[in-house]
Amino acid sequence: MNSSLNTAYIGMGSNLENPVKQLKSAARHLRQHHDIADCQFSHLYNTTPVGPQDQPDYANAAAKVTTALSPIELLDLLQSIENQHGRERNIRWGARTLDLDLLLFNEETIDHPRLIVPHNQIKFRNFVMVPVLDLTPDLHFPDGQSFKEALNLAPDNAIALITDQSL
Ligand code: A4P
Ligand code: MG
Repeated sequence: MNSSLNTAYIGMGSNLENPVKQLKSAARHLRQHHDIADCQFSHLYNTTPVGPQDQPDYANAAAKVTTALSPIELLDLLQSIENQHGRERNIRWGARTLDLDLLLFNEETIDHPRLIVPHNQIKFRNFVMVPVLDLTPDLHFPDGQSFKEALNLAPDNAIALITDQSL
């Protein structure tokens, strides 16, 4: 842990065992965690799966957190929250109860055996960028590209706002 506060964006996804409930529970874990100083959440979205198509639709959202944790410590926290939600790792891009990806950490570029930041799929995924833009409409990647521009170039995967629930 270092003493200065960092800003991180987290992608949240679920498509098993009541996905919206899974994301609400994950949001509660983040809000209550003593190492998370502040957190804000995007709207919730219903999205069709990217990757194997024989899996249910996803609920997706994003979080912006302020933390003194290092990137690896934050990844450890996200994986422990995933594990507490019965996450099993078997099929790449397959169905999951909870997926928490570390999208951005300050403006850092990280290439570590356990952690690539920015997450290497962000620019291909509107279900990641649309919620992040709820939180910070003028956000840029460390390479200088704006999220809005990257979203315009991304594949057009079906995404619908969930209007009657929030995190
Ligand atoms: N890892 C490296 N960088 C990161 C990072 N920035 N954040 C490592 C999180 N983890 C990172 O991840 C595998 C390993 O990646 C971790 O052990 C970590 O050390 P995982 O979560 O165990 O495996 P995974 O999720 O099956 O693989 P992957 O590639 O992370 O899948 P994605 O990219 O998360 O895709 N369709 C819709 N509509 N909505 C979705 O949310 N999600 C996926 C999963 C596929 N299709 C989807 C959705
Ligand atoms: Mg993941």
